[in-house]
Amino acid sequence: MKDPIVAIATPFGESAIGIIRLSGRGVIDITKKFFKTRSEIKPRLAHYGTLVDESGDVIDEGVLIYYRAPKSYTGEDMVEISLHGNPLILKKTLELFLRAGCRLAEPGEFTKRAFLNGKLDLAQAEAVAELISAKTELARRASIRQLKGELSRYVNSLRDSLLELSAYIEADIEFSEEDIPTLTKEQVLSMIDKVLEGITQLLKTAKTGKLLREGMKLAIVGRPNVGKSSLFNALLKEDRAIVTDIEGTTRDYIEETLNLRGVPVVLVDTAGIREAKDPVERIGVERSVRKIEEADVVLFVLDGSEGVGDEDLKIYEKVKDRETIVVVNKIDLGEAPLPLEIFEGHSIIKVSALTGHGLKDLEEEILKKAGLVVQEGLNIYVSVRHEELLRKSKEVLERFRTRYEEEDISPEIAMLDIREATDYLGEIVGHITTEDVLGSIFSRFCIGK
Ligand SMILES: Nc1nc2c(ncn2[C@@H]2O[C@H](COP(=O)(O)OP(=O)(O)O)[C@@H](O)[C@H]2O)c(=O)[nH]1
Ligand SMILES: [Mg+2]
Repeated sequence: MKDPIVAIATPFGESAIGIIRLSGRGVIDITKKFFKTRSEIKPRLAHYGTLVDESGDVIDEGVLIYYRAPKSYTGEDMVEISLHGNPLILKKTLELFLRAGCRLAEPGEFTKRAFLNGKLDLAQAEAVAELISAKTELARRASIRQLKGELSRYVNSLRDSLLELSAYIEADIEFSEEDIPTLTKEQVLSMIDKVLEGITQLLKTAKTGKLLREGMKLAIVGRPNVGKSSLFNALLKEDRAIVTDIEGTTRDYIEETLNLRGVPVVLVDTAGIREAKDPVERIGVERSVRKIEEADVVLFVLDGSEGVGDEDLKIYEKVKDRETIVVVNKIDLGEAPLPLEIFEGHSIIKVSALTGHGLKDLEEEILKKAGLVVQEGLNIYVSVRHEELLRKSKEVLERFRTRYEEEDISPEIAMLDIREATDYLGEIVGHITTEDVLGSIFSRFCIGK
């Protein structure tokens, strides 16, 4: 068992309950020194008791659960103490255990230990962080499925086919003189094709996977007073941004996450882009320009009752090469003639942020740009890391397939290719990992998880 670690597992702030978590060598003995219960502490039972410090001063009362290795989240001895959710109490308790020889857990270290002890595979461990940060119902459902092992089972079945193929080829090498059953060329090709098909199916989910995990960044852009903040509020369905008829009301960008049929959309209301004299507004404009650069899709807003002016065109120049939706707002006030041919290549949606007219069409268009593909049946959405490994595996298999079909390649060479492709799949579930890969995965977790 590894060295004892401790962390506060609940968010900072006042709450009914706050939890301190410990895992590793000797945590139950350390805890017993400070947590006084009437009966002896037994695994998997809730024990009411009093927490005291070194001098016997009472810190709080609470409930303790001891999970004995290997039947715990990390696979090590673990203790969880539920105390009152006061940051002062939790901090004091944390410091007590640090003085008693525990080390502060790194982000994700509990889950990392769970992975290292074989409690979860790597794809499942990744799903833990994703489940916690899921912003929409669809994202939550995808991550709980991954945590339950759906992605791992799928990848493992592909990997198993390759391992089976390897076994045949290996037998071919070792017993080439003897009369043992080997695969025909057609059989090998058909096995490879099945794996390739499986990989291709998974790769198709990558775009949606990225969407669900990272959301889609949408920046609302346009000159002052065209109704950007009004549109922002209308899409969010709440009065978040301040709306006035005074130009330069929005001085800094505002960001909120919107749930668009399961897709988390990070909506950014920007300051109206113009040559601002006010230094505060100028900084706001600069920050807004940066937000526009980060956006996946730009909503370029016009005042449809006024038409298109030079100021609009100047801003359009900056966004026209981006994925842009032209939003003609204020159509409740009537429509001025618009030179729509200028905006060729971009979709144009007419709305009124005031009355809500056209907002459904706008949402449709945003979803279309997002490219959300919800596949029935296959409820797995791979991440960028998985996608990269799947691509590499596919590349090797395709290269192998072509060569194998066209020429006689030696079984030794075939083995190398198949093994490489197998290893890439293995990296997804963590059969093969490096400290670097683990570091980059678990550093994204919160402390205490
Ligand atoms: N009639 C009408 N007025 C609107 C509409 N959208 C915004 N406005 C008004 O236009 C003014 C500027 O709106 P605001 O959202 O602050 O524009 P921003 O500067 O682009 O953020 C406000 O007085 C809004 O009430 C709309 O669709 N119809
Ligand atoms: Mg505004």
